[in-house]
Amino acid sequence: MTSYVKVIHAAFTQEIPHMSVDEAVADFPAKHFNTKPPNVPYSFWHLLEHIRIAQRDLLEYVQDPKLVSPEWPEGYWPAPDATTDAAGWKRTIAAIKKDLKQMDRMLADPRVDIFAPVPFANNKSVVRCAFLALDHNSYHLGEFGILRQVMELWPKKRS
Ligand code: NI
Repeated sequence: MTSYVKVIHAAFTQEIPHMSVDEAVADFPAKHFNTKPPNVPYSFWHLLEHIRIAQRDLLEYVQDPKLVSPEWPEGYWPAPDATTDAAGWKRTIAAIKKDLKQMDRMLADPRVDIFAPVPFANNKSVVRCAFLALDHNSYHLGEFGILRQVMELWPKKRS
């Protein structure tokens, strides 16, 4: 691995300054999956789905010339009244983690020039889309954590 690939790999796997997906959702109470915090138009699960949809879109954007991206912004969120259950909650989290791994693999793939402009992706590079996804994830996972705090949904023993 060349040095810049190592740096990028670390950003994807060590998540140094931020909460990981697993940390953000740890011990989240099932009865609040569909709760919308005060003055927030989306639920906790909507927020996770938004992360999943945006990340998936960015991943496909640089790989699939035939991709038709959803309408912005509605297509990047579940319907306002959509709800989930325990299985759906798990599915969303598993998909976020799976796509993150796929992105990491693509970044380390010696056959992919991660800095090259991708013509069908408006000349954006793989590395740019990957970091856009990481940045977007961090932003919303931070929001998720703060909303948990506001709603007192962290375990009492958490320091
Ligand atoms: Ni967003």
